[in-house]
Amino acid sequence: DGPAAAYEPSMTTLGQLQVEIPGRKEGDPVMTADEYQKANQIYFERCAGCHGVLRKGATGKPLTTDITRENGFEYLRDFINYGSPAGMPNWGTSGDMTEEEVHMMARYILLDPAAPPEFGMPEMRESWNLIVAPEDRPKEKMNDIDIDNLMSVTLRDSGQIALIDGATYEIHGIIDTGYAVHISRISASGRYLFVIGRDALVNMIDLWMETPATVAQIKVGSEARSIETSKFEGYEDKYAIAGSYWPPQYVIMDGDTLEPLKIKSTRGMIYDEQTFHPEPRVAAIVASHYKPEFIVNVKETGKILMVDYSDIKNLKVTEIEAERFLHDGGFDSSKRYFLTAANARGKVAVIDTKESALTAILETDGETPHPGRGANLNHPTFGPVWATSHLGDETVALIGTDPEGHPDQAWKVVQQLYALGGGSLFVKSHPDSNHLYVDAPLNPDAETSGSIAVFKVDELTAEEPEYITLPIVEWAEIAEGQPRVVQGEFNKEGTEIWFSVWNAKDLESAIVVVDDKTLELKHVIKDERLITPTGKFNVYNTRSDVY
Ligand code: DHE
Repeated sequence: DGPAAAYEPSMTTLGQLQVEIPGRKEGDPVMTADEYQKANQIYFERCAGCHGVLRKGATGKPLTTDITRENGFEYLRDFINYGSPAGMPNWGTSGDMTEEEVHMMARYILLDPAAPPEFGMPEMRESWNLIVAPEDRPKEKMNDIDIDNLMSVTLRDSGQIALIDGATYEIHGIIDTGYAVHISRISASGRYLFVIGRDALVNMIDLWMETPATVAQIKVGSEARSIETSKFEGYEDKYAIAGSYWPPQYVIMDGDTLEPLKIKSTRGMIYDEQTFHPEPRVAAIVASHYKPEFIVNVKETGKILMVDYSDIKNLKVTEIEAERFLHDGGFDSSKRYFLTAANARGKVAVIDTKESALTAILETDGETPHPGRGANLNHPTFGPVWATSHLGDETVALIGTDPEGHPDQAWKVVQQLYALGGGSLFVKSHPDSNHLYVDAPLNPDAETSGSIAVFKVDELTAEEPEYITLPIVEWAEIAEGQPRVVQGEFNKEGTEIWFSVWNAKDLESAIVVVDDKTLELKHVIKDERLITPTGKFNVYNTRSDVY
């Protein structure tokens, strides 16, 4: 009556949905149903983002059983435990997973993945909760918060966001959200804040209320990462759109209520091979400033969809062939061009949002570009450039973005910088700043993942520009754990940049504020409610695409 006997196919959960455990095959490792359920939950929370629900791979390598069984249990266990410099986190040695969990996950990925169910209009409508109807909301702003300088901060492991004042550092409120909120986006007017959890729960928060609170909620699937709102003139605050990883689809919703209006599946053919992909996940979504269009990045099929929201009953979608494994990206400083990283292909695709067409695809000369929204700099030699760092190495690519003023440099890597090390996720600058900030949160070395590299823009003329290291974790005076420093975000004025000091859930975390002119420590925000802070989104910079 050992564990093998205890393993029986039964129902488990993926996010909050019931899925069936696939049957055990000859030679499969032994897992109890309870272990499978736990492992499935951990896989959903920690692994599916990179490797996919069906484990077909994207940012992370494919983990289908033909591959995992070839690698074998010990290899997998060690890989999960120690991570790799190419971006796989060191789940065991960082303390994020216990030894038993590492062991369990290695056995779990030797088994076939569980396929979760679909999520269509009946499920969405069922989950939709209009908490405060538009007519019952305030007619004017009811608080004295400087909304444009508010920071929405993801509290990853507590399933919340914190609203922190960009000037006084006061926490105006903590709001319950979905699991591990991924990003915050703001309506064009600046009134509504939208956040989306990894469990695909969307919260719409009214910042005009005396105490900002959620006025509508909806679940758009079982796994998601992206949300955006309509920004084109005449459509301000009219629509919201959310993209999901599972099921692979996006949904357009009413911008006042989150009522789901139109769901579009992204399943279909890979752009080049034209073979079917069952799980083309929706990655970054941005709203065009030139047209009533959402720009939807579909990861596995390598397509960028220009979704025209001017008539959603007769939806027009322009499908642009780009490159596989599209992940994240942002606008150039003119906001006409959108640059998006096809990370596992080492490329960046450039879309002209005025023409709804592909402008260029270029190699970034580094391993696995990961820009976040990127950073726009005015380079002393090459004019306007957009920067991305890399997950897999220490390089930062500066790409020319000025086809009129600097045609020879446009859409080419004009300079490569060398920052702290591999494991970088985000770069940041501001139109008024002379600095480019580069993090390295996934670097296995604690000192590296606890620091930020800063390049001076006016010194980029040097052959090999040097960086200054900011010891952010040291400044935060956090003794316990191996906190990672992640994602810089500027205040509205562009005078201060905030970094998250992201520690384990049960340990102290912090936000470190740096003076952009002097690069000196300005302030450390600590509060017992700040559990695992990661992404930070300044209302003004986010709604206006300033980065
Ligand atoms: Fe992110 C942006 C997906 C892991 C923090 N992340 C994005 C976007 C996508 C994405 C598609 C772009 C959204 C957009 O612009 O519409 N992220 C994924 C994953 O699939 C991945 C690799 C694995 C996972 O399991 O989710 C992943 N991301 C992380 C983290 O572990 C991070 C560091 C911490 C956290 O909070 O979970 C993290 N991702 C962020 C942040 C942004 C982001 C802060 C927004 C950056 C910005 O400046 O816009």
